[in-house]
Amino acid sequence: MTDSKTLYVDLTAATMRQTDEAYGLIPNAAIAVEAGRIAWTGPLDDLPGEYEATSRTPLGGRLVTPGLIDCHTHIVHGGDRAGEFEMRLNGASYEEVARAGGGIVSTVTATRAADEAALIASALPRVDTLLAEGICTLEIKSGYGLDVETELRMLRAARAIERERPVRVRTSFLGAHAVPAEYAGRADAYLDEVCIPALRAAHEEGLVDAVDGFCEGIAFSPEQIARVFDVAQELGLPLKLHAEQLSNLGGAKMAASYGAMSADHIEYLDEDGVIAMANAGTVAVILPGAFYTIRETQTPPIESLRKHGVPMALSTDNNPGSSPLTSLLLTMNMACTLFRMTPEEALAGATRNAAAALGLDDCGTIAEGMRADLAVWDIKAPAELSYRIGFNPLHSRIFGGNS
Ligand code: DI6
Ligand code: FE
Repeated sequence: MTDSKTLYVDLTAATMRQTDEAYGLIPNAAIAVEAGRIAWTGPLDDLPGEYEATSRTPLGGRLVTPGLIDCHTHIVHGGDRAGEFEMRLNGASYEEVARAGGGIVSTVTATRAADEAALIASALPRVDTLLAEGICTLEIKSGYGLDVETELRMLRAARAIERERPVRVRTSFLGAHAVPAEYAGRADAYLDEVCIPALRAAHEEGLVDAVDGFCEGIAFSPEQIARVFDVAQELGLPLKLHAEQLSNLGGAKMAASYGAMSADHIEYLDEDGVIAMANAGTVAVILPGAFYTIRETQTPPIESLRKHGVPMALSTDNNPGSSPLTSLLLTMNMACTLFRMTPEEALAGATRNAAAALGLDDCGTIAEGMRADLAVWDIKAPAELSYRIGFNPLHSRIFGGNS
């Protein structure tokens, strides 16, 4: 239903604005939506006279939050890795899995073999699972092509998701995700001959909203990532980085020195890196799905991030290897149980701070001027979103004012 002007009433709003109330909560709230934007919100008792005559949509006392934002996904990819998951649990060694064509290489092979329509078709059921949980904005990375043609195809498929479904997509170019087999031992040549030309071509085609990289011993060094970041800056593109997931290479600090929007994973981040992120306004993107799947034991430095005021976002990191997770609600539960984040931090991580991790200032809170991206829940208290495990209380999703 499209309505250019609507007044939502009979609801509690967890606005996620930073007010004196936890969750920016407003009981008995009203939200006026006009032309896809929030025109006014506040206690119904304070409704300005100009909205008195607006047609009302009562929401039965339900809880309304900002539409959720999944700010770090690899949801467009070919194939899956269920076979190797099973092999490993039946006792196969890492080498045996690799010899059977497993690991990230298998996803690269499957992604190269898939045309754009196949990439879109395989991603849509995963996307739909997220939309059913109230996601309104979705970040999608490239990084399983590792050749110019397939990196561009992944990004075109990511953009197409926005035309196939009512969701906003932000793309990140992740050419520096892994060194493909044909460049084994020649990471710098891969960057010069494939990654950087692919980035320039993708940007030329308008396919890139941000540039990401994987800074790790098994991927690229901070110096190599810096070469990609220099090109991104020349093109005027904002930055993000997979950093400190398996070891501390100082990637987050390097990303902060470039003014990156976010550093993601960061289990091995030290306080020096936290302070660098705080000073640069770099958001910490916490990814409990990958931590859980690889059975990591080093938890991200939540207490230090809190102490230094680094905003924390949460995301599924949906990918076929280290995080085959398509639930942001379960992600929130994991962040609370595994990392001792509070339910309020978890919801901020899936809304306000996720918007910041994507450089978006028009979503993530319920406030005047924001996009009317809202999630309506059959619950009383916002903590229920993090508390339940495998339960989806979404009643409805409002995207750009349309329900
Ligand atoms: N970090 C991860 O955990 C994934 N990528 C990344 O940069 C792993 C991707 C995969 O195994 O397919
Ligand atoms: Fe990732």
